[in-house]
Amino acid sequence: MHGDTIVALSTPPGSSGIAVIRISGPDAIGILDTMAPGARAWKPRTLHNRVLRDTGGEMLDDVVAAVFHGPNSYTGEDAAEISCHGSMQIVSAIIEESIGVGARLAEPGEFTRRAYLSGKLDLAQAEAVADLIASETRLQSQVALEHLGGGLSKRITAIEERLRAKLALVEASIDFSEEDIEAYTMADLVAVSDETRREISELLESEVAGGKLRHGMRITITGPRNAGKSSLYNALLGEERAIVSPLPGTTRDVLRERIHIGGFTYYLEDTAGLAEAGCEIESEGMRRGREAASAADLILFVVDAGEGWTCGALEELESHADRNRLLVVNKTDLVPGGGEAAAGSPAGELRTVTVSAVSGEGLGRLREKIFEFTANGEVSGVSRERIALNIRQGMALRRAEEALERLGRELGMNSPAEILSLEIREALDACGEVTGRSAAEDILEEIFSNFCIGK
Ligand SMILES: Nc1nc2c(ncn2[C@@H]2O[C@H](COP(=O)(O)OP(=O)(O)OP(=O)(O)O)[C@@H](O)[C@H]2O)c(=O)[nH]1
Ligand SMILES: [Mg+2]
Repeated sequence: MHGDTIVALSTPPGSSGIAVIRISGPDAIGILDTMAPGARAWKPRTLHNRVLRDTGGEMLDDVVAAVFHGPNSYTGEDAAEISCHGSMQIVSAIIEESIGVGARLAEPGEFTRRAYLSGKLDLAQAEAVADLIASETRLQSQVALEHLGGGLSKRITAIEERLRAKLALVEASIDFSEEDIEAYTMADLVAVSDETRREISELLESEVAGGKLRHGMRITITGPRNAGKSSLYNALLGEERAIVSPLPGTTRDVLRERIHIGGFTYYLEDTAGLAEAGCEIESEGMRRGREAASAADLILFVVDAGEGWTCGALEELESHADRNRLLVVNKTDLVPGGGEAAAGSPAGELRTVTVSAVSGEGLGRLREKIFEFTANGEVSGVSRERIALNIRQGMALRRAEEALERLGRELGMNSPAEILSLEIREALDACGEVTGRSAAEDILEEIFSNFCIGK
């Protein structure tokens, strides 16, 4: 239980059919009772259709509401949920009335933070709530749901239990000052340490995919002027987002939009065409384009199938040799035989896709190639178990892995039980950071402050 009672709108602000307001804390039900007399006596977790009134007796709204008695609520505390008409005027009036009779406006993520502090969720599950809310593709929500259901937590808890059992044996040998840890205990410890390390490194393999899945990947379209970059950008987005024209130098700024391929999110960028700079605006546009490309997870270098390779274009392509690159030969509809000139260019060893941004020919193949290039290696690992670590979880498990590596070395050197116990404790501590058993306050602060208000 936490001292005060919090209130917030849990649905997005703006006009809607219904808006949901949540109240949680020791006075939650009492506060609803002041607006809907009798609420204290309601059967919990049951919907009631009532008129809410303010303290002056004025009608606030006709609503559907329910009360929850802790610990049987999302936060684990007493709570109330009000579904009112989705007008911001009504929402504000109900929230103000709640504050007037003792509630306080909730901080971002405070409901979930309270759920965590009451033991309703562990930290990995609380993070999954944020992932679930942010999910845009089915794969993202499937992974978040697996984590929320305890998929990751169970794996970590099993590792912890195994390590804790061994720690007890090792520490017993210190306490009872036996001359040595018995030989069979030693052999067993080596086996458990190896197995645990294997399991942790298996989990760590999903971290790369987790990063890509949560944060998306950046694809930058670049190449010579007029090659059809903006046309390709629009075709991949499925809308006329960028200006297209037969005049070279049409695009000046970097444009960025989200697309989804195979369950992953991509930030697709269109940039200014590359050429000899004419004016200041053009050179600034190209500078921005090059900067975007130098940070891309994948560069789509677009060339016109009908044009040969100018040496400037080749230099530009080579200046990004450290990036993943796909050569896209565009306007194949204009070139019978499909742009062999460009495909057989000095950049021939690059993977090449021929497309027509105008007819749509080859776009499916391009999407497949993008996916293969950026996510295919990862997706199989993620989709098997639907587990994908985030950066924080990865850091903690790497610390556990390192402690187990040291433990392995100490075991090999027949080190004293005190040292072995230190490493096992370190590994346990690191695992505990994933589920929150041993997470510091600043970690909690960072996680929950990234939530929205009302969750
Ligand atoms: N036939 C044909 N024309 C295309 C194709 N893609 C683009 N174009 C045309 O080529 C011209 C230039 O297209 P844009 O998409 O503006 O080219 P860009 O590379 O963005 O040009 P800049 O922004 O100036 O660098 C326009 O007239 C397009 O209609 C294509 O696949 N086939
Ligand atoms: Mg353009």
